[in-house]
Amino acid sequence: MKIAVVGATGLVGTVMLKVLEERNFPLTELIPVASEKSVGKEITFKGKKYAIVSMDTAISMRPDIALFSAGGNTSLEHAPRFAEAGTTVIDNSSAWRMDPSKKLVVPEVNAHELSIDDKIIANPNCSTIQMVVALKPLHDKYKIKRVVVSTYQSVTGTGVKAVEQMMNERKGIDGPMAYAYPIDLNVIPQIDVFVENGYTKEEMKMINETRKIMSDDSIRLTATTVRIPVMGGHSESVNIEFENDFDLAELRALLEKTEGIIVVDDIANLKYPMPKDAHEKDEVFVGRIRRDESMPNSVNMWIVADNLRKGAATNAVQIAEFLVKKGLV
Ligand code: 11C
Repeated sequence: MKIAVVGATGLVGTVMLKVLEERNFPLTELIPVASEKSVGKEITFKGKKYAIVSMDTAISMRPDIALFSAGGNTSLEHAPRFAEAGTTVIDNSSAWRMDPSKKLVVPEVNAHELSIDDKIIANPNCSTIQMVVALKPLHDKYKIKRVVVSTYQSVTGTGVKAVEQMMNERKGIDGPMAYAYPIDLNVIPQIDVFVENGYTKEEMKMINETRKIMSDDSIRLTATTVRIPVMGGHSESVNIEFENDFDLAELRALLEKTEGIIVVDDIANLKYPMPKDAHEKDEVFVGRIRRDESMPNSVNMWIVADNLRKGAATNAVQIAEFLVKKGLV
């Protein structure tokens, strides 16, 4: 397997390389790709140095798979060029997610939809991924009617500039602002830009992407997405109403046995998921599982995952692993 990582020097690209290395992905050749100003610089992978190449060089090398994390415009322009050269692109940007001709994939939920003809595969938004991993087994068993989610999202979701803003503020240093307001010692109830209905793009991504991944437009969903001064992972307070009633112990057991989920829910010993514990982990952590006593057939839970791992790099690498395992590349 020849694997290109497009955006290899970025926050997600760096984690993609780490995840490929850790999971011992069966690659024979690594092709790191970045912007023209980084071409020729070296990255280290499994103790070996690799020179960063340009987009055109990478396409001419005909990789089997290209993992893209270089922004929507780069994906729109270059992903089709790789696809035409026979490469399967797994794209972490929002560019192709809602395109009806492209699959939007979280392996635990809908990898079975993939075929050899899918040459551009979309990786969902981080806050969507961690939520659908938990929603899927519950939807299959109890049928979800409605979801109300509020998020508490890490500054790493914005990128390096936001991490620097928070750290500068913490040290009392002036510097470039990633947000319209200070983030340290603050909470910003806005992620991405506002759209016509008063929601933000991040909120609409959670709504639309969830329905597409779960292949069910009947699920009603509303979201409030919030940036908090935290690194390590996104957290979500999720309220779910089902068509059918459930036994709480059975629901918890169902989550416990779901691939990719670790239930951390032992309130007697103050155990629940937190971003500092999810950091650098590939799983989705679920806790605070309790009945919503104000509403029939409803449950509350708290879902945490490392947004750069399961929310981005790990999910993309898991899609690549699935393609290899099933002979789809
Ligand atoms: C955030 N969820 O935390 C965003 C970052 O569509 O892939 C990822 C944006 C995306 O700010």
